[in-house]
Amino acid sequence: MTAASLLGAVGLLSTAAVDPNATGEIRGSVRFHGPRPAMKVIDFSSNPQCEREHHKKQVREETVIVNPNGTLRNTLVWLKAGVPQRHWETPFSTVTLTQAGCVYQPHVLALMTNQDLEIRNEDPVNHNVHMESTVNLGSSEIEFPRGESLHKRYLRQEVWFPVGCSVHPWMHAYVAVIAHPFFAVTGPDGSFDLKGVPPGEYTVEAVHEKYGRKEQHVTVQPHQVKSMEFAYGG
Ligand SMILES: [Cu+2]
Repeated sequence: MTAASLLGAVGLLSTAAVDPNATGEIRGSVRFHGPRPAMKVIDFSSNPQCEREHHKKQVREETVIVNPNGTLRNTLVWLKAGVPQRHWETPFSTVTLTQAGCVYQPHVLALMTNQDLEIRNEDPVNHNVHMESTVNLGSSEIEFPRGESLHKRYLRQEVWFPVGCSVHPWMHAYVAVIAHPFFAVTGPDGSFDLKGVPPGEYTVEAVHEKYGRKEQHVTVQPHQVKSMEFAYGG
Protein backbone atom coordinates (compact mmCIF):
# COMPACT_ATOMS: atom_id res chain seq x y z
CA MET A 1 0.00 0.00 0.00
CA THR A 2 1.42 3.38 -0.95
CA ALA A 3 1.48 6.27 1.48
CA ALA A 4 -1.20 8.07 -0.58
CA SER A 5 -3.56 5.11 -0.62
CA LEU A 6 -2.98 4.55 3.09
CA LEU A 7 -3.93 8.16 3.78
CA GLY A 8 -6.95 7.74 1.54
CA ALA A 9 -7.99 4.60 3.37
CA VAL A 10 -8.01 6.36 6.72
CA GLY A 11 -9.74 9.43 5.32
CA LEU A 12 -6.73 11.71 5.63
CA LEU A 13 -6.42 12.78 2.05
CA SER A 14 -4.00 15.54 1.24
CA THR A 15 -5.52 18.98 1.39
CA ALA A 16 -2.47 20.69 -0.07
CA ALA A 17 -3.47 23.01 -2.87
CA VAL A 18 -2.45 22.22 -6.41
CA ASP A 19 0.23 24.67 -7.53
CA PRO A 20 -1.76 26.88 -9.91
CA ASN A 21 1.42 27.67 -11.83
CA ALA A 22 1.99 24.05 -12.68
CA THR A 23 -1.40 22.99 -13.99
CA GLY A 24 -2.75 22.46 -17.46
CA GLU A 25 -6.09 22.63 -19.20
CA ILE A 26 -8.25 20.31 -21.29
CA ARG A 27 -10.72 21.90 -23.61
CA GLY A 28 -12.70 21.14 -26.69
CA SER A 29 -16.18 20.46 -27.91
CA VAL A 30 -18.70 17.69 -28.38
CA ARG A 31 -19.67 17.45 -32.04
CA PHE A 32 -22.70 15.84 -33.58
CA HIS A 33 -22.66 14.35 -37.07
CA GLY A 34 -25.58 13.28 -39.22
CA PRO A 35 -29.22 14.23 -39.36
CA ARG A 36 -30.55 16.06 -36.32
CA PRO A 37 -33.22 14.04 -34.58
CA ALA A 38 -36.52 15.86 -34.05
CA MET A 39 -37.59 15.87 -30.42
CA LYS A 40 -41.19 15.18 -29.47
CA VAL A 41 -43.39 18.07 -28.39
CA ILE A 42 -44.33 17.50 -24.76
CA ASP A 43 -48.04 16.83 -24.28
CA PHE A 44 -49.07 18.82 -21.22
CA SER A 45 -52.80 18.28 -21.82
CA SER A 46 -53.16 16.06 -18.76
CA ASN A 47 -52.27 19.08 -16.67
CA PRO A 48 -53.63 22.41 -17.98
CA GLN A 49 -51.79 24.32 -15.24
CA CYS A 50 -48.46 23.09 -16.58
CA GLU A 51 -49.57 23.99 -20.09
CA ARG A 52 -50.58 27.50 -19.04
CA GLU A 53 -47.08 28.20 -17.70
CA HIS A 54 -45.78 28.05 -21.26
CA HIS A 55 -48.24 30.60 -22.64
CA LYS A 56 -49.21 28.34 -25.53
CA LYS A 57 -45.63 27.89 -26.64
CA GLN A 58 -44.61 24.41 -27.73
CA VAL A 59 -42.00 22.73 -25.56
CA ARG A 60 -39.92 19.86 -26.87
CA GLU A 61 -38.19 17.09 -25.01
CA GLU A 62 -34.51 17.83 -24.38
CA THR A 63 -33.03 14.37 -24.84
CA VAL A 64 -31.06 15.45 -27.91
CA ILE A 65 -30.31 19.10 -28.59
CA VAL A 66 -28.00 19.77 -31.48
CA ASN A 67 -26.75 23.35 -31.35
CA PRO A 68 -26.72 25.59 -34.45
CA ASN A 69 -22.92 25.11 -34.66
CA GLY A 70 -23.28 21.33 -34.95
CA THR A 71 -22.38 20.50 -31.36
CA LEU A 72 -24.29 18.45 -28.83
CA ARG A 73 -25.75 20.09 -25.74
CA ASN A 74 -26.25 18.48 -22.31
CA THR A 75 -23.21 16.24 -22.54
CA LEU A 76 -21.21 15.77 -19.37
CA VAL A 77 -17.43 15.79 -19.85
CA TRP A 78 -15.38 14.80 -16.83
CA LEU A 79 -12.09 13.29 -15.74
CA LYS A 80 -13.10 9.73 -15.05
CA ALA A 81 -9.69 8.43 -14.03
CA GLY A 82 -6.26 9.81 -13.22
CA VAL A 83 -7.20 12.64 -10.87
CA PRO A 84 -4.88 12.56 -7.85
CA GLN A 85 -6.52 11.34 -4.66
CA ARG A 86 -6.81 14.33 -2.45
CA HIS A 87 -9.47 16.31 -0.68
CA TRP A 88 -10.81 18.53 -3.44
CA GLU A 89 -12.56 21.41 -1.83
CA THR A 90 -16.31 21.57 -2.32
CA PRO A 91 -17.51 24.99 -3.50
CA PHE A 92 -19.79 26.91 -1.14
CA SER A 93 -22.03 27.79 -4.07
CA THR A 94 -25.41 26.15 -4.50
CA VAL A 95 -26.39 24.33 -7.67
CA THR A 96 -30.07 24.64 -8.51
CA LEU A 97 -32.48 22.30 -10.23
CA THR A 98 -35.66 24.20 -11.00
CA GLN A 99 -39.08 22.88 -11.86
CA ALA A 100 -40.65 25.54 -14.04
CA GLY A 101 -43.53 24.91 -16.41
CA CYS A 102 -43.33 21.25 -15.36
CA VAL A 103 -39.91 20.71 -16.91
CA TYR A 104 -36.54 20.57 -15.18
CA GLN A 105 -33.99 23.28 -15.74
CA PRO A 106 -31.30 22.40 -16.46
CA HIS A 107 -31.82 19.03 -18.06
CA VAL A 108 -28.33 17.84 -17.07
CA LEU A 109 -26.58 19.09 -13.98
CA ALA A 110 -23.23 18.28 -12.39
CA LEU A 111 -21.97 19.18 -8.96
CA MET A 112 -19.30 18.14 -6.51
CA THR A 113 -19.68 15.68 -3.69
CA ASN A 114 -21.12 17.41 -0.63
CA GLN A 115 -22.12 20.48 -2.63
CA ASP A 116 -25.53 21.99 -1.89
CA LEU A 117 -28.19 21.05 -4.43
CA GLU A 118 -31.35 23.13 -4.24
CA ILE A 119 -34.49 21.77 -5.86
CA ARG A 120 -36.99 24.54 -6.48
CA ASN A 121 -40.62 24.42 -7.47
CA GLU A 122 -41.68 27.57 -9.32
CA ASP A 123 -44.90 25.98 -10.52
CA PRO A 124 -48.47 26.32 -9.29
CA VAL A 125 -48.69 22.52 -9.01
CA ASN A 126 -47.29 19.75 -6.82
CA HIS A 127 -44.27 17.86 -8.04
CA ASN A 128 -42.89 14.65 -6.68
CA VAL A 129 -39.14 14.68 -6.99
CA HIS A 130 -37.72 11.21 -7.35
CA MET A 131 -33.91 11.22 -7.07
CA GLU A 132 -33.09 7.82 -8.50
CA SER A 133 -29.58 7.61 -7.11
CA THR A 134 -28.26 4.14 -6.32
CA VAL A 135 -24.72 4.82 -5.06
CA ASN A 136 -26.06 7.62 -2.88
CA LEU A 137 -29.28 7.44 -0.95
CA GLY A 138 -32.30 7.80 -3.26
CA SER A 139 -35.36 9.84 -2.32
CA SER A 140 -38.90 10.58 -3.37
CA GLU A 141 -40.52 13.70 -1.97
CA ILE A 142 -43.47 15.96 -2.69
CA GLU A 143 -42.76 19.60 -3.36
CA PHE A 144 -45.69 21.94 -2.95
CA PRO A 145 -46.58 24.77 -5.33
CA ARG A 146 -43.94 27.47 -5.04
CA GLY A 147 -43.13 25.93 -1.69
CA GLU A 148 -39.93 25.67 0.22
CA SER A 149 -37.00 24.25 -1.75
CA LEU A 150 -35.55 20.86 -1.00
CA HIS A 151 -31.82 20.69 -0.33
CA LYS A 152 -29.60 17.68 -0.93
CA ARG A 153 -25.95 16.81 -0.54
CA TYR A 154 -24.52 13.67 -2.09
CA LEU A 155 -21.43 12.28 -0.47
CA ARG A 156 -20.37 9.71 -3.03
CA GLN A 157 -19.37 10.04 -6.64
CA GLU A 158 -22.15 8.90 -8.98
CA VAL A 159 -22.12 9.58 -12.73
CA TRP A 160 -24.98 9.89 -13.17
CA PHE A 161 -28.52 9.25 -11.92
CA PRO A 162 -31.94 10.17 -13.30
CA VAL A 163 -34.42 12.49 -11.66
CA GLY A 164 -38.10 12.05 -12.37
CA CYS A 165 -41.49 13.23 -11.23
CA SER A 166 -44.14 10.69 -10.35
CA VAL A 167 -46.89 13.21 -11.14
CA HIS A 168 -45.67 14.23 -14.61
CA PRO A 169 -44.15 11.30 -16.49
CA TRP A 170 -42.51 13.49 -19.15
CA MET A 171 -40.29 15.20 -16.57
CA HIS A 172 -36.76 13.93 -16.33
CA ALA A 173 -33.28 15.25 -15.69
CA TYR A 174 -29.85 13.85 -14.84
CA VAL A 175 -27.55 14.65 -11.95
CA ALA A 176 -23.84 13.81 -11.85
CA VAL A 177 -21.98 13.90 -8.54
CA ILE A 178 -18.22 14.13 -8.90
CA ALA A 179 -15.50 13.97 -6.25
CA HIS A 180 -13.29 16.63 -7.90
CA PRO A 181 -13.86 19.88 -9.78
CA PHE A 182 -12.87 18.73 -13.28
CA PHE A 183 -16.15 18.47 -15.13
CA ALA A 184 -18.42 20.46 -17.44
CA VAL A 185 -21.80 20.12 -19.10
CA THR A 186 -22.00 21.37 -22.65
CA GLY A 187 -24.31 24.31 -23.29
CA PRO A 188 -25.43 26.26 -26.37
CA ASP A 189 -21.94 26.28 -27.93
CA GLY A 190 -21.10 22.64 -27.15
CA SER A 191 -17.73 23.46 -25.62
CA PHE A 192 -16.04 22.34 -22.43
CA ASP A 193 -13.03 23.71 -20.61
CA LEU A 194 -11.45 21.91 -17.67
CA LYS A 195 -9.01 24.31 -16.01
CA GLY A 196 -6.41 23.83 -13.30
CA VAL A 197 -5.79 20.17 -14.14
CA PRO A 198 -2.73 18.78 -12.35
CA PRO A 199 -0.12 17.29 -14.68
CA GLY A 200 -0.86 13.62 -15.30
CA GLU A 201 -2.52 11.00 -17.44
CA TYR A 202 -6.28 11.05 -17.61
CA THR A 203 -9.26 9.22 -18.95
CA VAL A 204 -11.75 11.83 -20.10
CA GLU A 205 -15.29 10.59 -20.43
CA ALA A 206 -18.24 12.14 -22.26
CA VAL A 207 -21.70 11.03 -21.15
CA HIS A 208 -24.87 11.71 -23.09
CA GLU A 209 -28.39 10.62 -22.18
CA LYS A 210 -29.15 8.99 -25.54
CA TYR A 211 -25.78 8.39 -27.17
CA GLY A 212 -24.03 6.99 -24.13
CA ARG A 213 -20.45 7.11 -22.93
CA LYS A 214 -17.18 7.67 -24.79
CA GLU A 215 -13.65 7.79 -23.45
CA GLN A 216 -10.40 9.35 -24.56
CA HIS A 217 -6.99 9.34 -22.97
CA VAL A 218 -4.86 12.40 -22.58
CA THR A 219 -1.61 13.42 -20.92
CA VAL A 220 -1.43 16.92 -19.49
CA GLN A 221 1.81 18.71 -18.76
CA PRO A 222 2.25 21.91 -16.76
CA HIS A 223 1.01 24.99 -18.66
CA GLN A 224 -0.22 22.81 -21.47
CA VAL A 225 -3.63 23.30 -23.07
CA LYS A 226 -4.83 20.05 -24.56
CA SER A 227 -7.59 20.16 -27.17
CA MET A 228 -9.91 17.28 -27.74
CA GLU A 229 -13.13 16.61 -29.52
CA PHE A 230 -15.81 14.07 -28.87
CA ALA A 231 -18.12 13.07 -31.70
CA TYR A 232 -21.55 11.50 -31.58
CA GLY A 233 -24.21 10.58 -34.08
CA GLY A 234 -23.83 9.88 -37.80
CU1 LIG B 1 -43.94 17.15 -11.70
